[in-house]
Amino acid sequence: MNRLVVASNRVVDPECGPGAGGLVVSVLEALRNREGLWLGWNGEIVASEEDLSISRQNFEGITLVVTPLTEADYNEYYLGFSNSSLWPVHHYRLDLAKFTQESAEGYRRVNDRFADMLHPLLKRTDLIWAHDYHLIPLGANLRERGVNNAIGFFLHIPFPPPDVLAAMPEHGWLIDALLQYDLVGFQTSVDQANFCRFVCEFLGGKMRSQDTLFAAGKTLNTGVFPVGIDVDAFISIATSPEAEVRIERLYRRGESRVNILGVDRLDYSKGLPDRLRAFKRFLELYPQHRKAATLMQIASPTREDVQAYIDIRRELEGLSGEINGEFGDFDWTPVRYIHRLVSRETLAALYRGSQVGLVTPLRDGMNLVAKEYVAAQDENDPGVLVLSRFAGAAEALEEALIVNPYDTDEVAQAIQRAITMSRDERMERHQALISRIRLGDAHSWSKKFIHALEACRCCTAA
Ligand code: ADQ
Repeated sequence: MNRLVVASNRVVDPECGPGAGGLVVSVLEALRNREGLWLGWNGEIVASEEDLSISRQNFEGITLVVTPLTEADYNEYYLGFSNSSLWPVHHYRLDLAKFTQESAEGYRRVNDRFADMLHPLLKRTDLIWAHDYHLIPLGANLRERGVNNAIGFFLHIPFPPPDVLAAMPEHGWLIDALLQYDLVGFQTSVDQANFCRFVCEFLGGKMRSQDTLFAAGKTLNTGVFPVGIDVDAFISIATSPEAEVRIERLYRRGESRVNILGVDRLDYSKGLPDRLRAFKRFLELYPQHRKAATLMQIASPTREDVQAYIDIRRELEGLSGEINGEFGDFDWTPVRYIHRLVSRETLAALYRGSQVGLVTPLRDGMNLVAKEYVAAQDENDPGVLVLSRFAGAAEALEEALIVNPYDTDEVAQAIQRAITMSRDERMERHQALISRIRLGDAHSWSKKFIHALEACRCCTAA
């Protein structure tokens, strides 16, 4: 079996372990099976390039190779090009995207450095798997260094329509870089189609089959690999005796009889202000639920040095204050807004204790919260998932109540429908949803990608 080499912006934290997060668990499992190597940033920042070092660490049989970033790298590669240019463009938000020459150079510099670090560690037969928008050029950088191994890339975030991408100043070389991979994987068929359309319409590429493109003199394989969660691990956290105690503590002693839950990184792509407005509309349309229904919104801090994230936080705090001011009473707080990271155990209890899981991003690659919410439910009395049609998860999770997150009336009506749904219908929907998330869990995700990557080279050799 060939060794697997993974490169991603961050690697698993050896101090905290994998947790139950889908991505880390599945990547870790695939690496363990192949005595793998994982390269990335260790989360530390140093003053200048002279302070950079590479360290190796063994974690559960796999080798972690990590490096810090310099302050300039952090500002230009991470906050700059990755999170202020690529992230907004890929989430269809050209209005929030910022482009500077320095950030593009910082992005190229860090990707070059990662390739320099990785190149001497590679064996001829290694399978190489690069992850996400931070590392788009890594494969091309390795090719420039003479690496002829099978190299795959998986994009965790959406791929925008051709005209949106074309507005981004640096898009040309990024697409050329993607063409250097053997396999490029996407979360949904919409993302895959957007990419293929770009290559065909702007670069004269030709589709050879549904998943195969011919462009720039070479064949590129693409595929749809929806990310999943470790379903059994999540169920076991949600059904443990400790979870029962937690639910009691978090909810039952509370004032609310209907718990509606949102869990997200505090990111503008997650549609939090629209969600709060929809909840407000729900209280206006269905006054019978006043004093009974509470929206608990857990929003973990993220990228707090980027202005757009400072703005969204302010907007959200303003909105929740406004709703509480208008509707709240001495014995009822309509919106409970919690701005912090919470443990997997608490999350699982929150999911299980809520009647409605409100997952309404404006655009999302997949959205693992939707799958975690389903996994955590009591199968005999499950809650209802209200899911944005613009989350990648909606492509498979048909039995959720699918909504347009921009339409506050529609979301308000879906909340009402969820709350009043019969137990039989809830159980039926839940059964279908849990089968779907089992079918596409974290383990099958990494297995399918790696098999497809291996197959690329088998076909070429034949
Ligand atoms: P994210 O944008 O981070 O991931 P998501 O898929 O929802 O979004 O994953 C978030 C993870 O963080 C979940 O496991 C969730 O439980 C956890 N989380 C969120 N808020 C938390 C909080 N307050 N405390 C603790 N944990 C919290 C990116 C893409 C997604 C894609 C994933 C995986 O943007 O579209 O689904 O990668 O590919």
